[in-house]
Amino acid sequence: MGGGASTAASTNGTKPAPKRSMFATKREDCQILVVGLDNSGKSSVIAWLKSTSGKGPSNKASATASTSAPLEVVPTVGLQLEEFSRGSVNFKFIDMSGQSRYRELWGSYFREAQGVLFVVDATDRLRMAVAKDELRLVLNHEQVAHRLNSLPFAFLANKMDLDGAVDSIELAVLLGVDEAFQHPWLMVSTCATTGEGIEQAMSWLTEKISASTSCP
Ligand code: G3D
Ligand code: MG
Repeated sequence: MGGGASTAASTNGTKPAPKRSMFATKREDCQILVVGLDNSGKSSVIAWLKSTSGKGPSNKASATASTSAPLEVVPTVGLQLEEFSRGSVNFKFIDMSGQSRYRELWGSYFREAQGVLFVVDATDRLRMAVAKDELRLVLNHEQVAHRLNSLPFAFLANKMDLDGAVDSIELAVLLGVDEAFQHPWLMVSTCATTGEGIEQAMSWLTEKISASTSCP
């Protein structure tokens, strides 16, 4: 059985979040990149978020119905865009393909991004090194490398429900994410089929983004 929900996080940026998030008063747009190897669970995470938009704790104060709908689907270039509201935020999720032939398309999406969800199949120990390489590529991207404090990363140790899943602490070690990691980060064990852990990751990411100067 995979480990229970667990969390590891950066120690930088520990100052308390402002009492009133900018998201609390005004509907805002927020662009999140969803990155990870094929089969890690990216589409499942987005599907869960979409299915729970308009519900759940973050939406209690909102009387607005979900505007859940695919914004644009571009399968031929390996990217999928989904836009829907959660609480007071209009999220645009960009499901990035890990396939190398699409990497030249990363530029504009990375430039506009306000946060990254990095999804890892926590049971796929054989491909952890590949996931680590993928992370390095993202971190070295010119649109990411200069945004060290303003682009938060939420790592999902996904498929925690399956036997052999590494927990979030072990995943941090395997990916080489530690105190030296220069973006705000959080590592959460998740199960995209039940949604466990995803709300926690999104709450953290939203809080970091709302406190960041990269917000529009
Ligand atoms: P991707 O978009 O990153 O390529 P998907 O990954 O979201 O398509 O997920 C790949 C497979 O993993 C899917 O199974 C999906 O149901 C499964 N999956 C995703 N997240 C979890 C999880 O947390 N737990 C379990 N048990 N399975 C998960 P299929 O069979 O459709 O290929
Ligand atoms: Mg997918």
